[in-house]
Order: sequence, then C-alpha cells, then structure tokens
Amino acid sequence: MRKGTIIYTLYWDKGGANMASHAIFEELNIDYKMVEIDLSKKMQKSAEYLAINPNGKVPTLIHDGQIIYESAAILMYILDQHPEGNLAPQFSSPLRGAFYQYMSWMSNTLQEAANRWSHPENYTSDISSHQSIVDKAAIDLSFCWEVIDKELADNGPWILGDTLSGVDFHLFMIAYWSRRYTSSAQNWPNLNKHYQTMLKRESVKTMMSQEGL
Ligand SMILES: N[C@@H](CCC(=O)N[C@@H](CS)C(=O)NCC(=O)O)C(=O)O
Repeated sequence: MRKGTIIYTLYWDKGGANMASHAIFEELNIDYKMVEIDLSKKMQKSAEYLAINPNGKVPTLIHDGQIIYESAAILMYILDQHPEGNLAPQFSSPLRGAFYQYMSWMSNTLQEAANRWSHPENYTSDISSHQSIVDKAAIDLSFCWEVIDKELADNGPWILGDTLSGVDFHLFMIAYWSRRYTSSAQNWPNLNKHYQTMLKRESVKTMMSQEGL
C-alpha cells in the first residue's frame, strides 16, 4: 500500500466503489494512502468528510490539492496521470472513444442498475414498491450483462479487445458486487471468464486482501 512518497489519498470503504481505483494503484505500482470511511458508522455523513465530498459517498481521491469524486472520474484521472501504464488508449488512438463510452456506460447504465437493485430505498420512499424496483433492476442488469457478454465474445478477451484497460477493472468491481444479485455477471460465460481472470491478477488479489474481502 505504501511504497514510498505518498501522492494519492483514496477515501474508501470495504468493497465500495473504490475497489477499481484501489486495484489500479496496485496494478500501476504507484504510491497511495488509504483513508477508511466506515459506512456502517455513517462516517460518510460526518461534517469533515462532507467538506471534501458533499455527496457523502465513497470514493473520493485527493491528489496534488485536487479533490475528485465519482469512481469512473477517479479511475480515468489516475490513468491520465500514468500514461506509461498503458491502461487507457492514447488520446490519438481510435480506441479512445470506446474507452470513454464504456467508462460512461458502466457508470451511468450498469452501475445505476446495480445501485437500483441493491438500494431500492434510494428510488422511492414507498417500501411496498421496493420489490418491483429490484425486479426491474434485475431485468435491466440482465440486459447490460447480455450487451457486455456479446462484446467480450466478439472482441475479447478484454473489453477493448486485446489490451487490458481501466474499463476491465471497473467492470470487475460491478461484477463482484453482482455475485449476490438475482442477475449476476457470473451467469454469462464470457463475463464469468473475464471475472475469473481478473480475480487472479496480483493487483486485484492485493486490493481484495487489503479491503478484507
Ligand atoms: N456514482 C458514485 C456512487 C458512489 C456510491 O454509491 N458509493 C457508496 C458505496 S459503494 C456509498 O458511499 N454509499 C453511502 C451512502 O450512500 O450513504 C461513484 O461511482 O463514485
């Protein structure tokens, strides 16, 4: 976790939306510090934390005096700081558009459906509607898994083709969460293969062990 001069600080919770960026730090072998925000103790709603992230959610990154929230933005920001890691296509690469596309899609569409499944209370104050929200989220998740499974079948083994990128880490994080969902990534053959391959990466193993997963 601490390899020398600390330049990044990541605010995190066990198994939170920090997982992808945390693994990326390990993958790139760069220095970082972790500050735990225990959601079970409501630390994300403390005045101190809200001062850096008014959303009261993890993750948040601090780098060079800049505060950045939103997991996809944090991931892309780190990769831009470290082009030598080759975990994002160069600006001139034709794959740059696909990189933005998948990072946005995973954040806005796949992660949104995952959030609906796991937190129906965020979508209605009517408890009797929770089950129907969860049921619809499962349908939407299955649609998303189908899309990405086909992409992996046609162009895999990674989301962007032959080369591993940050998108694969973001997908892994949501696939990990989905193990307990009624619609799990692991039920799609190509997605499951991707998930199992990611699980074997040293960076992912280190991240999971450090987060106690
Ligand atoms: N869109 C945000 C979502 C972050 C998010 O929902 N984080 C959860 C943990 S995975 C959280 O902090 N929840 C606490 C809360 O909502 O009070 C991102 O991707 O960073």
